[in-house]
Amino acid sequence: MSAEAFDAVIVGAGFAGLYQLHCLRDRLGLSVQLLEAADGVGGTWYWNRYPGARCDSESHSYCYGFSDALQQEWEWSERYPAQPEIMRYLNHVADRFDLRRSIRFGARVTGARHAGGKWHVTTQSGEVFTAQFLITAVGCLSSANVPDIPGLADFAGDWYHTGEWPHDGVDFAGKRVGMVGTGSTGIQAAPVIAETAADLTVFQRTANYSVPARNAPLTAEFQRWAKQHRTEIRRTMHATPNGHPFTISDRRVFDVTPEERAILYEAAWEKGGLQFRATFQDLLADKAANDTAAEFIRSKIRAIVNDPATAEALADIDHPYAAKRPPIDTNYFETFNRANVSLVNLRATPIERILPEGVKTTAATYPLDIIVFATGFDAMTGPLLRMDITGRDGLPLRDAWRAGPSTYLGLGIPGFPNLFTITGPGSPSVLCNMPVAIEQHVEWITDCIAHLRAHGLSAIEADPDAAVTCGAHVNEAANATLLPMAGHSWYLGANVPGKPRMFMPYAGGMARYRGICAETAARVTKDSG
Ligand code: NA7
Repeated sequence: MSAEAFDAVIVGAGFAGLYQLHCLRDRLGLSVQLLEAADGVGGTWYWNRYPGARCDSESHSYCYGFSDALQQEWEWSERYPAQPEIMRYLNHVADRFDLRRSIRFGARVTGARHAGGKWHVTTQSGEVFTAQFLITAVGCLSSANVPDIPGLADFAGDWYHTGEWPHDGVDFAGKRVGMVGTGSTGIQAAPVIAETAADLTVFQRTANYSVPARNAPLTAEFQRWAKQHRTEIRRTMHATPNGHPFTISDRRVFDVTPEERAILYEAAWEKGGLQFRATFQDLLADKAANDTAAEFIRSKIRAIVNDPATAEALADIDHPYAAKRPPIDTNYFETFNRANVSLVNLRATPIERILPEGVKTTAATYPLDIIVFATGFDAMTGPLLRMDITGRDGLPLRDAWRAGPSTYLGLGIPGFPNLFTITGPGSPSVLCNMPVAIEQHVEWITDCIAHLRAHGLSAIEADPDAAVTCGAHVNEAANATLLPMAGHSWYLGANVPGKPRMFMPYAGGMARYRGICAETAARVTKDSG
């Protein structure tokens, strides 16, 4: 089959791919082909259609900032956007910027090989596209992790992973449902599933903190305010470590009395959302400080959940607050007060196997009609490795990353010329409000490609020594926080058996990272300009 030739191929039509396409095609005038496995735009939101799917970033910050007109015309309806609303937004963006004509849907990339100074990108159906530049916009959480539990193939009912949810939905009415996993996804899904299922059994391996989201419709007054103040809001988002529209307090936990602390935590709990973390500046740096937040949340769990044994199992949390991605919820702990909901503590009674009729733990068999796996993703590296990328001199990415991902700034990989990885491992990505991290990467890549073309340079490639230094800095940044203390988190790759343990996202903060990238660009420009 003959290959179609482009200046650039982009993989993935989520937030990252759509904006990258707009920048390269409409700003730089490149010929660009975007390849997308799904039948529509949306990326992670295309696949994650599970009950209760909603973003944890506030809607006025979970959107593009590059177009004033887009920001002015789009109206978010709730404090946190639900999956269907995000899909409407991204479809609107695709139409507004006439992006669809450069997107090939239903085109899953199965291979990308660098040879003869070009990338040769192959799709599942055997089509081949060549390009000077290859940009992966495949997301960090897009490779579903279905646990390898013995007997799953024999289950007589239906089972689903939340990250690959059927597009026509799942009817839980009258069904006995089991849900495995209590991360952000399970915590969102359980209350909604419980509303229609005959009964819901939640299988919990690691108990988790959660803070109320306090989701609500946005008032016309707030919508007006957010539009009028979009410049200041974005300035705040760019100045904070995590890209959210709120600042982290400069107060430390032990600067205040226990009584003052209780009042501050109570106010943060009432306000709800991810900014609970921002109540004090040292919550993620000092274990004793963190313990006070952890204990506050545990006391809330015990107060909300009526059955003492269930409350104890839910509050028996083994890691610091926010060392794993902190969920926010709508009635998660309250759901365990429903007569049709029960909790199985897998730490006390692990799953032995799945039987045709349900889940068997070491203590009992739970008859089920449906199993929902809210078991997360092969995060960050999974979506890249499953594409079978081969770099210079036939080097497979799988071999280059055998001991864990090695990148320069999460943007480039030694041995892989002209490959750019949007929100790749080593960049803030999942530790940041994603659209902020994405826009910064897309703009950096666009400027870089513009520079190469303006100066007649054919290729750019990460320097191996720089990648080693960068990896050491990623480690150092993580070790300055409590994040590595959650030994089982997907930040470390610990949720996927056999995956190398390495802290993958950059924990030094988005604002600092933005500065490092700008310095790198200035150096490259000076050296090559
Ligand atoms: P997460 O945060 O990885 O959570 C997955 C959950 O599934 C977590 O509670 C896991 O327990 C549990 N899990 C995984 N494998 C198993 C097996 N084999 N048995 C029992 N329980 C298991 O994924 P989410 O989808 O909730 O969230 C991902 C991100 O999406 C989130 O952080 C936001 O950024 C958006 P464990 O903790 O590993 O013991």
